[in-house]
Amino acid sequence: MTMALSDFIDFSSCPVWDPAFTRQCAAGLESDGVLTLPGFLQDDAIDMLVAEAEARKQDAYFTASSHNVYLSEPRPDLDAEHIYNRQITSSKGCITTDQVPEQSGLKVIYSAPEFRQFIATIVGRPTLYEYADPLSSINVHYADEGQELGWHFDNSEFAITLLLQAPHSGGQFQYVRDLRDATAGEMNFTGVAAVLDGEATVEKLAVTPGTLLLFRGRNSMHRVTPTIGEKTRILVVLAYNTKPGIALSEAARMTFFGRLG
Ligand SMILES: O=C(O)CCC(=O)C(=O)O
Ligand SMILES: [Fe+2]
Repeated sequence: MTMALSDFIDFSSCPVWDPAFTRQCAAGLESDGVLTLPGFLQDDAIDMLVAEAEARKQDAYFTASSHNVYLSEPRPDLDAEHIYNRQITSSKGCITTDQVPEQSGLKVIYSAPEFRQFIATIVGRPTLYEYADPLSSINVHYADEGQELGWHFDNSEFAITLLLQAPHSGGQFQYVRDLRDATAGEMNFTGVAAVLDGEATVEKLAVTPGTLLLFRGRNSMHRVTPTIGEKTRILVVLAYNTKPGIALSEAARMTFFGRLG
């Protein structure tokens, strides 16, 4: 049986085909730097997607890595203590697009023209494209007890996440809006240091399963706090490009997935 978008998305709270709703979402992203749509997924769709994700967890690539907040190589011309070179740890597991079942609701949602146009309009782009490599478009992230995602800026302009399962405690998404200006090459070392040293105010989001979150992570530094308790945090990242034919860099694929294809 082929499933449709209406089998997964709750159109009564999120009518993605409605121009007025889409405009309201775009205005929300503009004013808050992040758009949260609680109840985006139907309850039975969440159950189905959690079961699917749990079945594939054994194939996930788990890593603990150390990185700076810019997700770039250390600069030898700066001290090891410099904020640019400050190392942060992240640990989580993930499965890739090719490991998501073909009939999965995640692929239905990701590929649906209505959904893609909804997101494109919100982020102010005419069209969006999938990644050219077979790994990077849809990822399911697993964070077991103690695993976390450290402070970082994304390489991509924006990201879409769907929380499938929240841990008993922890696993909280935190961010500081517009902390740097990547286009202008402004890194804001002082502002970044204040956040890492716990001296800045950070926004904290309480996200429930089934929520869609859209945020501009290139300039807004963010993290996910460690999972507390034995229930795994399960989260989907839907990634699009603003140009066709773009693959995630080989270095990034090796870091995140442990393979190229
Ligand atoms: O797990 C999350 O909520 C955020 C994921 C994230 O920031 C990333 O994959 O870059
Ligand atoms: Fe991120």
